[in-house]
Amino acid sequence: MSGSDRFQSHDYYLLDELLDEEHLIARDAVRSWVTQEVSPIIEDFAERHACPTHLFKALAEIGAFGPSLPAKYGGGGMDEIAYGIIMQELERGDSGIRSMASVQGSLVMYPIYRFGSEEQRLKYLPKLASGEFVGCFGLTEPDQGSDPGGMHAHFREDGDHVILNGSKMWITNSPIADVAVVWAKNEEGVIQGMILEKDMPGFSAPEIHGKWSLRASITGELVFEDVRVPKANILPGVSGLKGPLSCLSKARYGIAWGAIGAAMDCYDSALRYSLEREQFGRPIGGFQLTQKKLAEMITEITKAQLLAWRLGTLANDGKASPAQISMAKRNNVLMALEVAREARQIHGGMGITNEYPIMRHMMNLETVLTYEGTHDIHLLITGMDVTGLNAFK
Ligand code: TGC
Ligand code: FAD
Repeated sequence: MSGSDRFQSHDYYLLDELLDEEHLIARDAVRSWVTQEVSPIIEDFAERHACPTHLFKALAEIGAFGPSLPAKYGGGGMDEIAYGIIMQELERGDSGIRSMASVQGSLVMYPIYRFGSEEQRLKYLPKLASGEFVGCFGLTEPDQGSDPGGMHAHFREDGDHVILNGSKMWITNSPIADVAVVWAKNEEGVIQGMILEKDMPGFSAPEIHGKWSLRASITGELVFEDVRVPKANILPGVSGLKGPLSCLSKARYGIAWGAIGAAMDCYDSALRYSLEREQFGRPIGGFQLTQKKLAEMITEITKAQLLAWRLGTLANDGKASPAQISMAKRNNVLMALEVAREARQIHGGMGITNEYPIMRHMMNLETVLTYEGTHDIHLLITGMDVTGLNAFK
């Protein structure tokens, strides 16, 4: 932001007492990294619609890529709460920065770790973990967004290679990616994952321009024109839609935590502004209508924190269901968007400027509400879980 980052955390229900030493150390390290490295530059990058690619290596150094993946494969070897709280701190800086970490750790390293061969793990994970390689995840297509099971990308066998055709749309980091985890159908129509490298002939990744949201994150397409991919690059450990959806569960979990960070930043800014800004001879924080906004904001943030924390304990025990993750992603992202909108009102006209982080967070959260499953898709997942009736089919 143009002004200095004066963020102060607000822990209304003393949730820090639920965290252990490792969580607090990770949280504080990422928080101060964001204050020093992200806050001073992020408004400028967002305004220029440019991605701060120089942060990739630094994100690797602070352990933002795969915090809960095993250390043997370049992950942080920490638990799911540590992973969540790191995402919270990154998104306090910017949703696009958290996206960098989500995609690299949960959508690229995780499938290679979980579904890859040992050879694939050893070849790709150290370079991804160190930030030497940037990865991207290709599931969405121009005509298949919420319904990825109907994807058109397909491949056929050709000796020890497969020939891949089709395209992917809205792919975070694709124009700068060294490797892409791509999901496509085989000749039997079964979805499989494979690892593409940027130099493979017939493979291109044009950038998508003109986004008013997530402007400090780079987004593109993936285009496959008879790309010859070695069979050795196919992920052997999974087939079917549950492969990519399992990765999404991991990333959606991180977003459930991440969105809280954006909300905390907006609330903190609004609280401070309400105490400093005077109208009618007194701080606007003294007016009941401002207090209603602030009280509701901190109430909703606290509820979201409790939801994320409990989800984290379930995830640590291997018990967090996809539907529970959907509920938290859906609730916490809308909560953050509504907090951003209220914070914008409290800042009055100043709320639309880059002196404050509010509009940037608000615009970012419009994407977060849509990617990794839209708000309504997550509602239908909850609906299916509680009724046993599938509204998709
Ligand atoms: P359905 O028949 O329900 O399921 C197919 C198979 O998948 C299993 N499954 C899951 N497994 C793990 N985790 C989950 N979350 C799972 N959800 C379902 C399911 O049990 C089944 O397994 P099996 O063994 O019986 O085959 O599939 P469907 O075709 O009816 O679709 C269901 C639906 C609509 C919920 C799903 O397709 C969906 O979630 N759609 C939303 C698509 C989406 O989220 N796309 C995100 C793209 S990636 C992205 O946005 C990255 S943003 C990156 C950044 O942060 O910058
Ligand atoms: P659609 O699926 O066309 O949905 C349009 C509307 O219809 C939505 O409101 C939706 O809720 C509604 N709708 C659809 N089906 C139903 C239904 N059954 N019932 C009720 N309503 C329904 N994808 C990747 O694979 N990798 C990435 O890295 C990635 N990064 C992204 C980055 C950005 C900036 C953005 C914007 C998107 C990204 N995505 C990525 C894609 C994202 O996951 C999709 O945009 C999202 O899943 C929705 O798909 P869609 O945009 O095609 O919308």
